[in-house]
Amino acid sequence: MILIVRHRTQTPSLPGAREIREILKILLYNPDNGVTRNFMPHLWMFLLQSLTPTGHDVVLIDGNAQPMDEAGIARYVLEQKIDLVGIGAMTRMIAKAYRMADAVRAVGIPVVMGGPHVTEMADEALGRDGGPRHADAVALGEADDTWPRIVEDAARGKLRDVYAPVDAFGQELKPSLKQYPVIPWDTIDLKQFNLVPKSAKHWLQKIGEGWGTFRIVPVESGRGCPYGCEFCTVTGFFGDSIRFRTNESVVNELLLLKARARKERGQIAVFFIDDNFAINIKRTKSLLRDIIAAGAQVNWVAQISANLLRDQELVDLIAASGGKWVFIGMESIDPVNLKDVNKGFNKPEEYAAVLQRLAQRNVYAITSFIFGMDNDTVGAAERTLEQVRTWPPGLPIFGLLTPLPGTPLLKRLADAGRLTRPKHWQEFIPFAMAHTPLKMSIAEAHAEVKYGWSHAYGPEAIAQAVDSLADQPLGYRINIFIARMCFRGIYFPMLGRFAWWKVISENRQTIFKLAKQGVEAWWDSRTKAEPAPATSAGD
Ligand code: B12
Ligand code: SF4
Repeated sequence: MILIVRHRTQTPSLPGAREIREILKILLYNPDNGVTRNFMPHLWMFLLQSLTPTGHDVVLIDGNAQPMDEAGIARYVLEQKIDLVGIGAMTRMIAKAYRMADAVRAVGIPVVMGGPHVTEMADEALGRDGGPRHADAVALGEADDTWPRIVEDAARGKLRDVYAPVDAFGQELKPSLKQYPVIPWDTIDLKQFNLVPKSAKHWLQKIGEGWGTFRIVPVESGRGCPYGCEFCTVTGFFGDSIRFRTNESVVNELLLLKARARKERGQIAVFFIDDNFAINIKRTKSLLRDIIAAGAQVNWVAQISANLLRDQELVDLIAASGGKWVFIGMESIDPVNLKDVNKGFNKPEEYAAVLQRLAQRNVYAITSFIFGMDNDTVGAAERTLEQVRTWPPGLPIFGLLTPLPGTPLLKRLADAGRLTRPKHWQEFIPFAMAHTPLKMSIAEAHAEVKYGWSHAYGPEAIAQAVDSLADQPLGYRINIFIARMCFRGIYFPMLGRFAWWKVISENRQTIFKLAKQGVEAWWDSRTKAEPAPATSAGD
């Protein structure tokens, strides 16, 4: 094993310690999802970077923004003299994560893995289940408190296999979030996360307040969700005790982001990644009021369950504080399905009213649906789309019921012998079932998802969504058009230039229409701004 020793220093975090440690150069890496470029970086990297004991050097690579293969990462870690690699991944990226970890370990550099998948499948990552070992160490659960320890152990060359967030008595410890670190958004290198193409940056900087950069940044205001939906890992992972950052800490983070965008003549939007941003309505309202009072409004997106959006005042505050899109896990329009997956608190009969309430305040919804549930039959996608077409325009997304490690769903299906690919993540296939639904075949479930995406994101559906906002300012129509183009990429691979040209060509009529309206609006604003010609007294 190659050990790269560079600098040596006293350990500052251990008062009085005489131990010698290395100063590490650490790479935090998140694998690409293999389908599309992510619109947003992953928060864990920035958080762990901020929690790294001082003195160490941390670099971040998000594979979605900087694609890399196994040979590429091996070369990179050697060239950059990286001493420790931290890899985080969801289940769907875990096979790639393991391959990248193997490549790093093969050149003698230790790998620590963390995140929701390895928390549930630590033995798999450590090669204790009969398979190959991929990680030198695994961080279980929330690593806010264990990460500094991991780094110090690695610096002393004494990495342990497993790091669990527990107290001296073995009781699980959850970070309270009251002492949340300041993520230095004003200085972090965010070049890889700019969504504005390099070629357009220069002239876009000059438009209005500036569009030279556009970034969607993840911010968390709290963790935990008590609802325990059967397919979801969140209640198991973050627990049912909900913890919040202070309003002040969130507001300061928004102000920092806003200042950065202003400085570089760009735009910033925030994704509040809390699983249920309004889980405690009173606290959410107080946060939104503080955001407004501090002038910290940025355009934001958040996940909020439909039942919490009954509150008019909350919806008013969402709009006033910069909320533009709300992600709603509708899952199904069938109450039987919802009850089956322990999500009976979703009431399909109120979906339309919830969406209208949002749209009246110019807030639109990303509505997420799952097919392949036990009460689904052929035609589920069209039945869902029939409803969607009657709602204000939004961004419907469609997935398949997937038994993820650590979920009650996985256990139920395994106990019933219904899993067809028990370790589906080891050979990840996008949009593929791992069990047979009760009332249709796997192939039929796949066809439902395809139908949903093709019909919600075909040129006609996109044109209809744009036209339905005809009474709104042009910006809203452009916004929904661009958002639909991007969301289309969740299902239809959009990685190459050719894929983009094809979709632009398919939607050329809508593009021409929007361009024409843009020119007309520009011309109107110019002619209205010009002073009326002077008339002679005799006229
Ligand atoms: C934001 C988000 C997304 C974003 C993308 C991710 C991004 N760019 O941030 C979007 C909206 C695109 C998304 C999509 C999906 N998501 Co998502 N997403 C989340 C969400 C809400 C927040 C993630 C986050 O930042 N959390 C906060 C950070 C601080 O927590 P964390 O990432 O877990 O990190 C902590 C620890 O895990 C650990 N850690 C993490 N990585 C590492 C690495 C090392 C080295 C170490 C030491 C520690 C460590 O330390 C961190 C601090 O404590 C989570 C739920 C949640 N609350 O986490 C779901 C979640 C991650 N998503 C999930 C899923 C299933 C999906 C989808 C597959 C859904 C679907 N059916 O389409 C898609 C696929 C994405 C894709 N194509 O790439 C699951 C993953 C479960 C699993 N076992 O993989 C989660 C947990 C939600 C759930 N319902 O169960 N998602
Ligand atoms: S409401 Fe959302 S985050 Fe909470 S358990 Fe259900 S799916 Fe998971």
